[in-house]
This record gives sequence, C-alpha cells and structure tokens, in this order.
Amino acid sequence: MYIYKLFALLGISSAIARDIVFPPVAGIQASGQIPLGTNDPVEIVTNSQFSGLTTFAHIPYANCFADDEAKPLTYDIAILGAPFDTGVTARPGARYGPGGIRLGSRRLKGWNIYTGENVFESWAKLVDCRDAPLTWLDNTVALKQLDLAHKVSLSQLTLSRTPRILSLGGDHTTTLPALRSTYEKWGPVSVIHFDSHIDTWDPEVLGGGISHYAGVNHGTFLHIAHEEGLIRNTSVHVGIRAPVIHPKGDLRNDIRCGFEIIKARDLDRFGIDGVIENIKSRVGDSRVYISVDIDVLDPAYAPATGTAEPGGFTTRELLSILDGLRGVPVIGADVVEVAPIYDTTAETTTLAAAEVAHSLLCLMVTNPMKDK
Ligand SMILES: [Mn+2]
Repeated sequence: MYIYKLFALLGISSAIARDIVFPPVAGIQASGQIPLGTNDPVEIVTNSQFSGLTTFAHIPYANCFADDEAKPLTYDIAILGAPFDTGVTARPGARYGPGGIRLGSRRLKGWNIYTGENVFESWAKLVDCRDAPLTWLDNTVALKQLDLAHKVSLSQLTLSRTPRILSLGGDHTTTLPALRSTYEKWGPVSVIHFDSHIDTWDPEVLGGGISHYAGVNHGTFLHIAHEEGLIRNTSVHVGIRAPVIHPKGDLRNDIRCGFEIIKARDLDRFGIDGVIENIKSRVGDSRVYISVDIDVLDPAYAPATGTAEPGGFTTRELLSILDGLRGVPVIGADVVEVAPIYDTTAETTTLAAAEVAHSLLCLMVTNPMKDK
C-alpha cells in the first residue's frame, strides 16, 4: 500500500520537474526590459529604478556638510533631509520621513505628462545632501544643527551661485531653520503654506506656558518666523480646516503674522484655477517659499502624518494646484510631517510626498533664479 503511494508521488514529481533552459544571453538589460541582441554585452553600469543606494529619485549623493568634501561641489538645487520630530503635539515619527520619501521617490523619472518637462535632465544640477545630523535629545541643539546644515549647504560654491534647497521633513518645526537660511540669502519671503493647521500659534499659547524652549514647536514656527522678520505680510495658508484654540485671538494673530487663509472647502467654491489665482495674487511678484505639510491631504491620501485632519485635498488636487504655480519665483521649499510608520503597506503617503517634492522641484527648475 505505502509503496504504491511512494511510486505515485515519484511519478507526479518526475512529471512536473523539468530543466529550465536559458537563452544564450540574459534576456534583459540592467537598465530596462529591452531584449538584448545576440552580440550585445550584458552591462551593470546604467542604473535601474531599484539599484544603488537610495537617494531622492536616484540623483547623485553629495556630502554637503563636510568642508573638504563639499568645497569642490557645484550644484543648483540640493535635497536636504531633516530627521526631527520632537516638536510635535500629536503622533511622533516624522524623523523617519526623509528616508520614507526617498523610498517613495524610487520611480520618479522621465517627462511630466502635464508639463512636458524632465527635471532630471534639465539645466539644473541636483544633488541629495543626505540628512542633517541632528541630536534627538535636545530640540534647541537639534534646531541649531539644522540652522548650520542649511547655511553650509546654501553657501557651497555652485554652478548658478544661487543654490536652492528642497528639504524633506521632519516635523514642521524644521521649516524655521529653512526660512532663516533663505532670509540670509534672499531677505524676507512670502510663504505659501499648505497645511490643515495655521501653525502661527503664539508660543505662549502652545507650549511656552511650560518652558521657553517648548514654545518652539510645529504649531508655532510661523509665529516665530514672523517675529524674526523672516517672512512678508503677503503670505498665505492653503487647505486650512483644523480648529483653532482661541476663536478670535488666534485668527487675529494669524493676520498679524502676515497670512491670509484659503480653507480646504474653498476649493469647492473657487475650483483649482480659483485657488491658484488667489495664491498668485496674494504673493504678487515677491520671492516665495513653499512649505507643504502632508496633512493638507485628506487622511485617505496621506494617513502617515502626525496630526491628521479629515476633509482635506486629494493628491491630484494638491498636485494640480502646485503645478499651477509655475512662474512663481520659488527660492526654497519643503515637504514635512511625513511619518512612515503610520503608512499603508502600499506606501500611500510616501508616494504622494515624493510626487509633491517632484512638483516643487519642477517649480524651481522652470524658474531659474538670478543672483540677488
Ligand atoms: Mn504643519
């Protein structure tokens, strides 16, 4: 009985086992899916979307912080990660944001189907400066380190002498060092602030009642930027929908800090073109810093963030608004509050954040800056 079963098993396995015969050369090139001809060599020099170490969209890595390595560098736009999340009021985790956004950017390439541009093959030399080394135990020291990282990255000798930085957060506090560095180079700027929260809270209202340094956080950095004179009174929030702490005081203070508000549901009233027009007329021809808190998106499109608020934009709506800002002189930008540990296994948020960063790069590349 058992012997028959054994034969039966052997019979089945011999029926399905077969040799795999490979063609005389490998069927694909390392760089893609094009069959090789019989005389073509196999090559492993050209990068594929999955090869190499992970920089943003596979652009070259540069150590922008070490003087001896950075001095000979020339670049026009640098990616700078800011792994800092100890200034949050809700879920932490955005210190992993820069790495997450880089992973989400692996397939970024080619010509944009809407704008017809390819930022990776343009006049602009792009580098990824990696993440700034920030201590995770002392916010004051970490933010000073980030101040220095921005300053050093911006001061390197460059092709255009007008280097710009696109930073990957990190919680929203990391925008403050970015604005300090743009102020040194360009003076005060209008901020186009995509967010569900106003982030102009008075440090006395949010955190400052506990200790002085606790007042510097992801809900107060725009108030502090205003106090330091870094931003113009022609700034604008886009996508606001979270409640305020004091109904009159917070909004009065927001206006004092230089902001107008375009609420999330204003998109339904004005449409994409209306929102773009409102933003453009608000900032006029002033130089602009664009900060995108990924929580401007609805949690359906960006669940992996610290303070998610229902009722936000879709990814398509946000990208359409960003691409509609072509021509605005963007001197710096960021994507912040990406906390990959809350993401879906399909990388919903980091894919969206990478595409947002791509659109911000497009805005920078399509509008080369002249020396100040
Ligand atoms: Mn924010």
